[in-house]
Amino acid sequence: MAKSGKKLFEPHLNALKKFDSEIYAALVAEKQRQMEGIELIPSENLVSESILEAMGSIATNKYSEGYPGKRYYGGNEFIDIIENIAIERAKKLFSAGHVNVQPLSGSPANMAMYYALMEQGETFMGLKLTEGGHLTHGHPVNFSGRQYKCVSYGVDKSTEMLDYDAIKKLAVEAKPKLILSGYTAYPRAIDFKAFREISDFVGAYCCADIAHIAGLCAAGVHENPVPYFDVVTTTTHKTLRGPRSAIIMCKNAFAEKIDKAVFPGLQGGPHEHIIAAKAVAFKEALEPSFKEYANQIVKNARALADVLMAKGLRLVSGGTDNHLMLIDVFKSKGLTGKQAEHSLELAGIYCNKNTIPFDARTPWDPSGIRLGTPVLTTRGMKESHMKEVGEFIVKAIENANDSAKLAEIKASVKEFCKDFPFYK
Ligand code: DSN
Repeated sequence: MAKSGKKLFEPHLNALKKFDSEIYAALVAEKQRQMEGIELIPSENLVSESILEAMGSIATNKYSEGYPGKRYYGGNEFIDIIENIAIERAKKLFSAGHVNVQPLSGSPANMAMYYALMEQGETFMGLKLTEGGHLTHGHPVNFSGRQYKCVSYGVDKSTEMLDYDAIKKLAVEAKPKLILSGYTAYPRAIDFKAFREISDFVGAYCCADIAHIAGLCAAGVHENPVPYFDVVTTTTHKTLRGPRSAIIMCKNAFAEKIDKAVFPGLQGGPHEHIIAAKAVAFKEALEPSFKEYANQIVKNARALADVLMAKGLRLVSGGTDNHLMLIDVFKSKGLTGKQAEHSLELAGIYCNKNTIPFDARTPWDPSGIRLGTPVLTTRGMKESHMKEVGEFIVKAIENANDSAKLAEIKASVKEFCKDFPFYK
């Protein structure tokens, strides 16, 4: 991936600098924060300059409601080329029968999937938010839990991992129309074949939201459910390392339902500048180097997990198989997730507070934090660097109330990050 940020940032931000110095200054400061800190939020990544250029392109000027060849506006000759390329690349990347590249983000993608496959009030199953699921997987405060009846499954209390027999038993009782797998805070490999088997057993649609692990699935580092699941959604900005957006993949049999659900069911004009950027991201992910990248994400996560566990931190489920891990900071160090997130931020290390399975605390101030390695891997870090990253984390947690010490760590983090420049 090209790393000469100069070409992009200078001409691109020059007009902004002259016209809107406040937004310019905030963007420059944000770029500096991204470059000088250790970014461990597992749902974030750094996009290439090619992707940034596509996102900032004149494709944003165009209305193109409809689909390639069938638009409600004229002048879509070149937009059709862009959208068709994005579709073809995504199909190849995930071995998908059909792909809709128009969803604006993960939540609308999930909404369109449900809208295509269920009537209001019908039952589906998803993992509880507090045990690794997502708001759109049936939480009562979200449309998914309000418009449909969600029977949530959980993880096993002793292993903190999915128990497929228990999920099957629940599915037999609940008779869901749809079973959703794929999670936002589950550090272990998902047995997608087991979900297919359970869905077939109870006659449910077999669906997944692979937002977190999409890059790993595309690279063959995690089982890819797309070829044999009914419908699979994913965001494009996490391990897949594309622009902030989403796609829906499905078997050809569901193509019409999914396309109608996205437009005109839910959305208006697609964001073609972002679709262009998604096409670029898929091209990057089809390159052999992306397999190495995805492999390295997982190796780095394992290395970081080992360092943290060796230093006395309890990891939910005892480790990780993917790009993320959940640390029980409350049990390990007597700190709440909120305190840990704040102290780490003061040390230039970014993560997010997160519930852990069977958390006795609240989501606003839970027992855990969630860490992941996609960004550090994009910056070129390897297993050996995870030792240093782990040491910074533990030092910050152990000095959570010492602001001078945290400032000292932040200075060391900044020095450490200089070896891994990305946007110049
Ligand atoms: N908000 C995302 C995450 O951080 O996992 C999920 O959509």
